[in-house]
Amino acid sequence: MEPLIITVAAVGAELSVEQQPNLPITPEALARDAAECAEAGASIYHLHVRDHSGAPTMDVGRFREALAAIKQASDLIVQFTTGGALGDSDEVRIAPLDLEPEMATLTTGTVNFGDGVFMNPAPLIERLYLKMRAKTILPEYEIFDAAMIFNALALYDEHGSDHHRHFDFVLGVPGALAHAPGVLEFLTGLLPESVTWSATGIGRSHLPVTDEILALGGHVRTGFEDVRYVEPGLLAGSNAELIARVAERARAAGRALATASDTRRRFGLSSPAGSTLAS
Ligand code: KMH
Ligand code: ZN
Repeated sequence: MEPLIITVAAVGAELSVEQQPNLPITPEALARDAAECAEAGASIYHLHVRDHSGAPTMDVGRFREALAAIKQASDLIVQFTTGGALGDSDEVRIAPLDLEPEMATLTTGTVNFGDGVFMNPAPLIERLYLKMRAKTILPEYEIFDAAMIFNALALYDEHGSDHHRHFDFVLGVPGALAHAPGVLEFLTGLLPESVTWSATGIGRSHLPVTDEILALGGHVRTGFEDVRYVEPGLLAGSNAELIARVAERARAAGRALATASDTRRRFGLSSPAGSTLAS
């Protein structure tokens, strides 16, 4: 099986600082977190940012500082969110792409999300996609429901695209696709041979989903955005701790870990411009 690509969803938009006091918020904390995550075996850093009060924001200045700090501290592939927080306008979700991260998420459909709705109408999906491609940002198709797979495949075909396609399945958001026996097989069975895929289970489904991914040959996402507790009542201490837990299970399953360079090669990304670290 392929070396395991671990994505760390390090911050998210839903968790408050009160709920998770270890959330990396400042550029310094993000730099520290990224270095630890790289050391623990991650290769992609899925990035949301927070303002000075810890509230989620899509402020371009905060993304700029965060991107610089993470790149200075690690060679991780930085993947911006374009989902932001529920209710963010199209304009604020699109704006950070001007900073040209290597990757960004693209959710290809609208879905219930807890008590709210994560809005992704077709014109917005297309705008995000075209902006990413104009700036050679690689989209990660962020899939919360099965119809989104078909939308992503159609989008790629309609634009005659030829970039690598990576899908990420997020299972267990209340109101969206849950984890249940056969769900991952069904979803991955809809994908063409040439793509790669990862998945994550939110909350309690995280470890069962992780073990299923390892057996099926997919890749794993973990991090504070997806996991609050490492055991009942015990908060996760750091993103690196969550990655180490996945790495241990990967070793037991006979999967080597991909480095960021391996992942760039696999995804057809070139080496990061201005990288200060050997990769
Ligand atoms: N915060 C969610 C509403 C993404 O990062 O692209 C959307 C989200 C997806 O987290
Ligand atoms: Zn996210």
